[in-house]
Amino acid sequence: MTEVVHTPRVFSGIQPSGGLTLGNYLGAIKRFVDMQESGIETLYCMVDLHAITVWQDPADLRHNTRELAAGYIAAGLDPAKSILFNQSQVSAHAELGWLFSCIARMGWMKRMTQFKDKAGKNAENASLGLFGYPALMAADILIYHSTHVPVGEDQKQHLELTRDVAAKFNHDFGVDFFPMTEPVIEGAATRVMSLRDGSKKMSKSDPSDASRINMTDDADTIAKKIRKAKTDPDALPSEAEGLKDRPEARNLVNIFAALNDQTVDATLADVGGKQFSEFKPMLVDLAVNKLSPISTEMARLMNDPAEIDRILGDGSARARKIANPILEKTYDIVGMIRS
Ligand code: AQP
Repeated sequence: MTEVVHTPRVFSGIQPSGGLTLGNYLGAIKRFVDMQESGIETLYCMVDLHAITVWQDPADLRHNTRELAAGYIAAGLDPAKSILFNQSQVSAHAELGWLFSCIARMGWMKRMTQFKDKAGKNAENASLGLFGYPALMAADILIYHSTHVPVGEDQKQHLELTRDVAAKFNHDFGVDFFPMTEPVIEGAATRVMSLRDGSKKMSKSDPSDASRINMTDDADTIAKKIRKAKTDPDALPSEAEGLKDRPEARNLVNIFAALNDQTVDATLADVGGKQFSEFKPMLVDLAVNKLSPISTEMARLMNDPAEIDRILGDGSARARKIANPILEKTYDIVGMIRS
């Protein structure tokens, strides 16, 4: 069988399950913008079907979807350059998600650490959708034959499962149809940790607001949260090796480096030897400088929800043009009559 060469195409998404965090920004959106600027075709989604795998109040979901779209645009995604849309407006995602639920195996899903983390001790009471989440995620990616997916470190396992789904589909039906998608996990902050606990991921659904920086936080709130961030009593080291057993210190240095578009080594060459009493105000200034223009622009865009809805409608129509022929071909491969 000759191997099909797929044209480079980037897809990624974020759940509108709450306000955007600095983790979403550094781990995902900042990379989305880089890839948009590289000239590759880019599609970025608000994965609302994923968000409802845990309870979402309908009014909050609507607000969070628009706010996420505003965050994408305020951070530098341009609806004229990237296709921006919400998942539920492109029904091919859900349809391919079902086909992939019949390809993926229960054992694969049971190994997913994110399900274990999110379902916690009460797994019996988790929704079936939360368990099958990675099959829909594989569909999100493969419905566009995407070749590259920028994500944070926590999504690596789901990306591996996406490749497993593509490989099993291709093998079962004797085709070379779905590509082996590459995860793009880059930058100094691929896993931003909670400001209160260096062993926990910064997350929009963490009950403690002090654990995260929200993209809508004002300068005073950002300053207060960074000042209160957990640290240790030692000065900063001059080399990354010195951060090995210091999760909270490492987290703040990673955030600084990522916001400043430099490596951790370059950051430590500047700030090594400083106490946190000196480093934290530097981080506050940098974070406020980088994030304030984004939050101001988000607020401005949120004043015109009809324009956001228009952008999502337009993006969805463009996304459907790519997705629908791939879905039709998939149905044909599987043996469905489409008359
Ligand atoms: N702390 C993080 N550091 C780096 N990247 C992160 N991402 C999320 N948190 C961090 C990346 O953001 C993208 C979108 O994530 P998501 O919203 O789809 O789901 P999530 O990973 O479950 O994010 P949250 O904030 O923890 O949401 P909730 O609380 O609703 O579960 C992904 O690329 C992810 O890697």
